[in-house]
Amino acid sequence: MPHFVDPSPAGVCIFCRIVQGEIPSAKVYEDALTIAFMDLGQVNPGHVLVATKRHAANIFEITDEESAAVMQTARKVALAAKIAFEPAGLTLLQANGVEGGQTVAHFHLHVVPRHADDGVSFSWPRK
Ligand code: DGP
Repeated sequence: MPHFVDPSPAGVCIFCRIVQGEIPSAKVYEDALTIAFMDLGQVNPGHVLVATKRHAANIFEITDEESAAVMQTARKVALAAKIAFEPAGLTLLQANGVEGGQTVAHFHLHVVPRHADDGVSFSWPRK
């Protein structure tokens, strides 16, 4: 398959179904362009995904406006996580394409609270 061809277009995409409310999620924030919800596989407590509402597979398919909106939402999530989880650090991670470690082909940014010696490993794709 050529690189960066979207294998799960809108309609069959799991994050589109979360945006539409068709499958449940622990949503922590949304606005016109973005949604933030808890990652199903929490690498640390408070691990949130910030996704575009519109289906876009990867960084090449988002608009400049969506790019800015995702980072603004990530900052809101980070500020909330700072209060709720009192992390010592925060890791932001964003994967594109299978070879880049992306497992859900709908643009999203991971926001992960970090603590000293938390044992979280960021080999990507995750083992
Ligand atoms: P990535 O591997 O970077 O594409 O991240 C995809 C993340 O999506 C992964 O950490 C697990 C998460 N995930 C997959 N399916 C679901 C789901 O149905 N609900 C939620 N909340 N997260 C999901």
